[in-house]
Amino acid sequence: GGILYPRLSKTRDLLSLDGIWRFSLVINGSVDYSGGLSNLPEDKDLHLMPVPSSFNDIPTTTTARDHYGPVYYERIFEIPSSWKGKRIWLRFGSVCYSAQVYLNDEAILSHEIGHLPFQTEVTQYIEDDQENNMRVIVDTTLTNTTIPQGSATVLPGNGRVIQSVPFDFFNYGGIDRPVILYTTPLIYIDDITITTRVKGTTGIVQYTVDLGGTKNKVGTRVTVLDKDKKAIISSDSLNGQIEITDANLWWPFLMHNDTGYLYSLKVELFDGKQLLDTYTQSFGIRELVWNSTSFTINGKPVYFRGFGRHEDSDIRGKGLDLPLILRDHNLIRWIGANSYRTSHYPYAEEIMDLADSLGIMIVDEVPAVALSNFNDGLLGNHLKALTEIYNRDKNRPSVVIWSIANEPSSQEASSKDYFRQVANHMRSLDTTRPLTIAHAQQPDVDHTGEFLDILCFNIYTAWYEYPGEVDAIIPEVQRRAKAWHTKHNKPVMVTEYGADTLAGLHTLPEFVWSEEYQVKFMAQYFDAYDKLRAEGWFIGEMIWNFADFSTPPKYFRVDGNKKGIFTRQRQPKNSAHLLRRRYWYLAYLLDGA
Ligand code: E9O
Repeated sequence: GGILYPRLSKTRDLLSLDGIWRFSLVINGSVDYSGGLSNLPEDKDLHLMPVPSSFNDIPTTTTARDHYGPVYYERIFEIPSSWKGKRIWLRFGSVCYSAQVYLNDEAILSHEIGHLPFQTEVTQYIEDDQENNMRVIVDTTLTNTTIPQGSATVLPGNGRVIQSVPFDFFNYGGIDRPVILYTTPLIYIDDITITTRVKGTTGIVQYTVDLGGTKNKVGTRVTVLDKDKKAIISSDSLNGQIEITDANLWWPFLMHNDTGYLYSLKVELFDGKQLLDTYTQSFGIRELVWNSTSFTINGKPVYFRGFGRHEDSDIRGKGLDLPLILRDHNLIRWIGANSYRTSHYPYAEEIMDLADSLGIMIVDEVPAVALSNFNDGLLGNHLKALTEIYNRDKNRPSVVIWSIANEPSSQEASSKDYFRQVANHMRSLDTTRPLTIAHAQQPDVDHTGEFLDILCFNIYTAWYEYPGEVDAIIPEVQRRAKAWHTKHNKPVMVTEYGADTLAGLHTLPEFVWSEEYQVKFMAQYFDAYDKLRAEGWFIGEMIWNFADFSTPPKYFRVDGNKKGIFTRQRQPKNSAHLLRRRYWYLAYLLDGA
């Protein structure tokens, strides 16, 4: 089935289950699920947890923060009596890493892989005239076959087992995105797929609507609405092609005076004159074309000026927080960026909605970060992650590149066959967007470049390599980019470069970790990028990272990864002002902004 975002409409009702849930860590099987959480003994911390949020930074103990394995959530709810006779659905925006959901003691739903939505129909399990009890067992354990991977380490002494991860962001867990109950009629709109092309000033909109439920004959109407919700054109067919003359195209931020233009497709099902179901899906009209030297949108070459980011903030961890995501997008506009990569996992749908409507181009990444030990179980989960990110994001104009992995061990011979299958799978779902991997390996030892359309690489000259030696930057960045382009004859972009910087630390002359060093370091990279741009196949730069973020304990990390241009509290370092000058200058130079 489809995974449309739940929306209120004339035919659909919606109830948020966000709020404060009962919560407990499960240590050595200490919680008896059958009895629920109402009788737990008093603890240091409240047996309460906000949803959505990561659980780790809410309590006061290291036991809770560093807990891995199962945790237990529970809440009680009633449904309105007006819901009788309708289908009722339960949808989770994301649970990290896996979830087993029980409704009134029945196991109704399970899902693995974080950062992706999942749902099921619950009509038959819901009590309409008494309280319903929902329990979710969330498990944060990562293994050799999960996406991403993790492993267990046994500590000396008490034999306590800790989770090790091959990536440097904190492995937050919990019900970290909204939980929604919603209704549909018995026959309902299950999925909508929209692709667009551009011919001159005409937008060509290809669409398919899938219905669910009883297959009785229904009347159908599909209408394209403009930004002001004015109907432009309609059809009575559930799949087909609509041409829009003088279309308002979807353009990235600063490439046009009206960027992020969104149309919507309103689908209606009728029984005679009676409206059975309606759902409205937004989309943008744009066409992506790429070749060996460029990536174009509506025929115009694009230069990406962006970020790698994280969903990460104080207290809530990776939990969706509306004030935070609006602040972030205001900062993105302030700095003049036109893009970011959802490093290293799909971001919340509410974030993606902002990108769609603001004209921010997204390199949409699956949670396949730092993969190695390629095996069949891993491949199965990886393909599942790709299918799910595609189903969730296929209609988003902001998504312009699929990133099928970050920094895999692509020097391992076994990565070749593995990524051939991964890339083939993604192409079987979508041929309208190019594929990439953000590479850490050198091009000469990599086995995956041939399966990709755009070559992205992460480079840390004068940080991890030759720390402090900013003179090494220009030659190294040029050498690496040229080596990628020469090997595969494809467009090249830098998806990470950055230096850890402690906000407020000043040294003259510049020294690693100071604000002066970050600024000096960036200026060298900018020169390298300008030289590469002149080659004609270098298509973008994304700095690592938008903001400081939390990491696992490491001797080289003080209070997290500090490569942010903004602090974790979203205030600028000196480097943010420099980057702002660069990005607005590029917009002026290349987009005519
Ligand atoms: C992935 C990202 O999640 N890339 C890392 C970032 C970092 O700041 C991390 O936050 O550590 C860098 C990868 C470093 C590879 C460089 C190899 C250098 C060899 C000496």
